[in-house]
Amino acid sequence: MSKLKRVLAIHDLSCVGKCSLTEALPVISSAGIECSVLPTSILSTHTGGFKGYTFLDLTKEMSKIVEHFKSLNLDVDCFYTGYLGSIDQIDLIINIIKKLRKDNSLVFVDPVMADNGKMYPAFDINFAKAMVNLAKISDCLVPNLTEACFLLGIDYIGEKKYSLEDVKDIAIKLSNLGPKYVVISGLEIYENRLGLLSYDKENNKFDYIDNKKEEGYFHGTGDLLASSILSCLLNGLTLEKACKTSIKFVYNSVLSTIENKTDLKYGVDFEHNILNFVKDILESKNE
Ligand code: PXL
Repeated sequence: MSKLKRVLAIHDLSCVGKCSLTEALPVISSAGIECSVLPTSILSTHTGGFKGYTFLDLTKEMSKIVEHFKSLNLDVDCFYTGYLGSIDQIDLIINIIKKLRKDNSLVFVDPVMADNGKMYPAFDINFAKAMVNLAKISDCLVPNLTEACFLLGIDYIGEKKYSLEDVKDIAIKLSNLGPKYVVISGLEIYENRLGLLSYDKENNKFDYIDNKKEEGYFHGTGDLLASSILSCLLNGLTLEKACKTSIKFVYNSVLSTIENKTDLKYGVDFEHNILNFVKDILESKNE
């Protein structure tokens, strides 16, 4: 058995409506990796589709939690950031990572803030600017197309037709900020297809993968994809294989959700597919 790796997942805890920590925890643990958490806020539900949700900001508590972590000399193999509540929190997390990171720890950033050309409620252009500073210290950056455009400060290209070359150009510009791996999801380049592009800067390698686009807005799929890619990478899969394995898991979870007629705002039925996801990782490891 190899030494257990530890991820520190820095996301909100949305009590109902699967996303962020309620996906990161089960997915990462099932993939054989310890998932420690640093909750950024507690919400009764996520903010996309529910009305009247509660929000408790944990920024002050986070500083105290991290002081204790420091006294433990905690070994963190991967810092994984997702939905963050404020600009102050982004600044705090950059400091936390700088203080706790070791030479070989991976910084995996999902710059959760927008989708379909629009910012999520409570975020604005200044938040995107602050997120660029976090992207700069990342090793792996996994925005959707909207977030990618906000990070670069360009108009959202998804309003009109765009090509794979356009997205490759965006991936290169994002990698120039710092990360060696960039994965851009939510691509609608080909008719009725939804895909992602991965870019491995060191090997100058692009890979595009897609599936049939299913009708509907599937909440939490971005977070599920990010947690899955991270789990695959920490299991030693290449970026291309990590993306292939993860997109299969997310797509199958979407199909289960449709089949079960689950209310989409509660998140996708990934639990029905998690065992196959783990089997796929194990098979890839043994190849
Ligand atoms: O899935 C991204 C996400 C995470 N956390 C919260 C959200 C959202 C998207 O709406 O509201 C609280």
